[in-house]
Amino acid sequence: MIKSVETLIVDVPTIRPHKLSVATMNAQALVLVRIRCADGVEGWGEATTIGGLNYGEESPESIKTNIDTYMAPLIIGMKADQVAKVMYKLRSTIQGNRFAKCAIETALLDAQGKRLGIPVSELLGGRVRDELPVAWTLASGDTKKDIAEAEKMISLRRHNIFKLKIGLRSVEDDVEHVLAIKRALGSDISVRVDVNQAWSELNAVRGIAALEAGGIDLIEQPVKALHKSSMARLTNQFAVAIMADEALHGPSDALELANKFAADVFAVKINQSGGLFPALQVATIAELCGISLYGGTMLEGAVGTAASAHVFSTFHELEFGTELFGPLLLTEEILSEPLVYKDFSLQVPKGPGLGIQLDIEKINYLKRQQGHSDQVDLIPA
Ligand code: MUC
Ligand code: MG
Repeated sequence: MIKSVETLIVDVPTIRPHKLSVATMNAQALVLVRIRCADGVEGWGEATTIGGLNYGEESPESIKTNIDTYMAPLIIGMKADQVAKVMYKLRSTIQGNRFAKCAIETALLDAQGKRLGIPVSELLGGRVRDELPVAWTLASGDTKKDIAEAEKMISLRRHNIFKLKIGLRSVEDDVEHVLAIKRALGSDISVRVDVNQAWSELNAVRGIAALEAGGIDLIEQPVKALHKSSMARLTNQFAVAIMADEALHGPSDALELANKFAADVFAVKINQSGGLFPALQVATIAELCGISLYGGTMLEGAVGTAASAHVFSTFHELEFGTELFGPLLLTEEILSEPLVYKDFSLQVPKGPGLGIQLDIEKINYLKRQQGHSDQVDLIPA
């Protein structure tokens, strides 16, 4: 039986400012959910977003309030080992709130995996890989600093795929920045861009043509999420892969994008999809329609990253790898044993449930006490 559902916001500074077209992050507000069950088992989930309300329509504070006020009372007392039934109740009663639902589903699956002594990946159909290639995002805003950061990552054998955040400057300045990095890193290193919806279609046509000619491998969400017809025209016009990210809020969007031929690649995100099972549905639609897969992140900490890794480990095809580097962007470790990154990959945890152990003392120390933390930078970039 589900005994309690606890939510906490944990503010952790980033290792450097992370500049996106929609916000500059100096800290990340992790929203953690802890579900305690009557059989003594507990599970953890995470519902982290980016930049307060700058990126998505759920903020850390709204996620916490909505779980505490509406979701927890609905599921407390239900059988904890009937994960599908609990999630059906939540999904059929509560509108929207994909991130909050994802955190609860994660916590229930973590508990169920621990109860049965198997990893979450096996509750999702079974893993086909134990390690996932992991890209790193260069987002300092400075070309020289980005090149130095990339070279360090390559020499540490941590990352050999780089995603660059662009869209804040003019198309010409952004293209110059990206191609300078591509030239410095060479042809063996994959360089991609994420525009985070910043371009008009006309700017996108100019920008993508130059980036494609310069050897860039992937163009993520060049135009507004709502402009699916623009995405379709760009996908049709260019050979370079176009990826849907913000346009992809779960299985219904996946179906619409596939029907409109509006993406070559889907960035699958468990929180954006509304949970682990909806993320699997997104992947299934991609597979059935010949769309390639990429394992995305909302820059979650260790809990959401581990949960995402379990999901992505079940994908048969993962042509563009993943970007599960969230914990590496943070200055504080919240696990007693950190996730293992080596040989350009993240090792998918093998223990029961999510296969991770939270450092409760550290979490209590970092936990937001009340109101809004001044550590969180909500100022649009
Ligand atoms: C996004 O839009 O993809 C993922 C990596 C990163 O640096 O930002 C996120 C969000
Ligand atoms: Mg993106």
